[in-house]
Amino acid sequence: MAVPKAVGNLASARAKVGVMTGDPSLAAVAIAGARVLSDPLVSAFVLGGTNGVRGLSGPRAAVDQVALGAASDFSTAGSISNTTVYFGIALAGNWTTPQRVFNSINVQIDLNNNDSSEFEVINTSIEGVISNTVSGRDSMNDGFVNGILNSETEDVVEGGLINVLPPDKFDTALMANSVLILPAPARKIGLTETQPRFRYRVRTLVETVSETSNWIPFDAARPGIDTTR
Ligand SMILES: [Ca+2]
Ligand SMILES: [Ca+2]
Repeated sequence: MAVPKAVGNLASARAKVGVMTGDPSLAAVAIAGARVLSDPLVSAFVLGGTNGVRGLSGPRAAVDQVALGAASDFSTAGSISNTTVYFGIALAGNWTTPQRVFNSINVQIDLNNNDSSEFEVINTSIEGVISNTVSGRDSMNDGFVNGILNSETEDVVEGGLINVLPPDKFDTALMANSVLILPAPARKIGLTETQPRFRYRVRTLVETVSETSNWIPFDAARPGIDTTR
């Protein structure tokens, strides 16, 4: 799954890319389409699943999941304690702003296969993390970070910048977009050197409409592809 910036009409030129046998193997993914900006940003994820388009209109279309994926930088990090897991989420419609009070995006982490989450990686803002009230209208500010919510204690810690890259260096087009990346340090979602595997599912909520994906398995120590080198 490739997630280009929305300003433009770029897409992967091929649905499949061949790689040499052996581990590791490098693969080049050709990008085709009209390039509006001089510095389009693209990342690739291990496709976890695709999800039908429901044809919702207006802001509700931003609840409609289309493609979900995950990635890990384990091969460069060297250990799970230094690894970051990245979740890529593509929705059918644009949000105006990815503020949680308008668009709630939650990656639920299940560490023990019991169909309930131990942690959730959620979109919020830095004020939400500081005040520990991630969903309140009063906790919104323009420091767009994701929070990592402990499902048991409901405490939240910062997980990193939404879309990873600092906005003073890169324009990741946070507003009026339908794709985003939520990073999460592996150790903050309960992963260890002996347990790098987990399941995740994505729950989106806009107004009164929600959508929940199937559970998707992922191994942070063996992600399949690595786009961080
Ligand atoms: Ca959908
Ligand atoms: Ca669980």
